[in-house]
Amino acid sequence: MIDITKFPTIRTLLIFSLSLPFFIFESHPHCPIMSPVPISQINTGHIDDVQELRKAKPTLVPERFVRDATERPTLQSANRFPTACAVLDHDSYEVPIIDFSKLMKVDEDEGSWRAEILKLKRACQDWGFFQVVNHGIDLSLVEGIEEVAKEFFMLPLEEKQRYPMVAGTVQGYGQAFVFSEDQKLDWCNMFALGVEPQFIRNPKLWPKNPPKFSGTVDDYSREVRKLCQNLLNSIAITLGLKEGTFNEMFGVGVQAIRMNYYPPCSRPDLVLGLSPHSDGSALTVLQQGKGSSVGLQILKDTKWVSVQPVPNALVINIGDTLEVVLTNGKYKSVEHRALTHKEKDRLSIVTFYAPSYEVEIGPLPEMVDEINHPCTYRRYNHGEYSKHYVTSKLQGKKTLDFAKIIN
Ligand SMILES: O=C(O)CCC(=O)C(=O)O
Repeated sequence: MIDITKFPTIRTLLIFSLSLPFFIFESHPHCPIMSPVPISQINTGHIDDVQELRKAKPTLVPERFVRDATERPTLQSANRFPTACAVLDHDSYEVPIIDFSKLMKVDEDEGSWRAEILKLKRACQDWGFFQVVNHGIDLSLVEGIEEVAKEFFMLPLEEKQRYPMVAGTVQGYGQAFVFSEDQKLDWCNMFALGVEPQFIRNPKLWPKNPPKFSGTVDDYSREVRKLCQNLLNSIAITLGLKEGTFNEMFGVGVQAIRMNYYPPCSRPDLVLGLSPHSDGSALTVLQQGKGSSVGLQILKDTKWVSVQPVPNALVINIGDTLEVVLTNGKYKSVEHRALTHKEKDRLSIVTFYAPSYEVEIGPLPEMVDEINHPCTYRRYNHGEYSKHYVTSKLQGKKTLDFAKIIN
């Protein structure tokens, strides 16, 4: 295994991705797959800042944001009902709710632990998404991160632009995953940071304002990291694996945070807040802002289903790495997207947790049997997938073709 911290050239960060916390590093003889993206060749054209656009011309939706008819959302949901109200013809679909505190109490109450593990297994198998309640993260931190995120997005544009997301990169303030002039844009402003391990941080992008921003991100991320590691232990158990399987394999996991702010949009029927995608992470933890519009939708049985916010719950989804690759497709990495709202804004705070870059991954032998579950994914280096992910636009589950074995 390469200890990446020992190679200063590898450490030089060029790009950081956040639907999966990936970086692309300078080319290095020990790590040839991590060659740099030719940023100079990326021509994104002009990208409007959607908050500024909304302020200046509240009813204008520039053509670049208008989706093709096939991509437009069917709006019967949050936009008809201004508060959290369910949706579409899939009203009855509800993302499973897992009580995390029960997962942590195997010794005290084995019966309810077993029942919760079973629920978790079904959630991973049938949904790829679930909400966790009683997750153990202090309410003051959950509220605190929302507060600093909102304060940041409300700063004047010039202040936010001191931390620019350079074209082709996904760290800083701006819009990620834009690679060409004619690519449609999302109705969203993003601010993203690499958090762990320390060497992936770009200190120039950590804002001084609001003053509590950096400390809150650190405190929150530490707690979310523990949550991810504990959930990975429980998920390993649901697969009949040793509890520590994933955490041992992942090494020092890579963690990133992305804050998404979606201002209201006069034509939510024409735009998307965030394009459909699956996450390249192992696990993603998503906090829906209190009072935000209902905007997260997941693709369930070919229909888009809204995730109704549950007070103080966190939304968890399994990313490509865990569900599709390590479990050989048994658990699903599910496509999701975000919608906008005519009158209300939306804030989401998303943490991506993934294996260390140098780890080689592929379906676990326990998940493969030649007759019923032949191996459908190849082995690859996680850093290699990172590079692939960050150099692709968000496009459903397309990035996973990278790992598929085509017969
Ligand atoms: O805002 C949301 O709920 C969706 C966020 C998301 O999917 C992402 O940041 O990858």
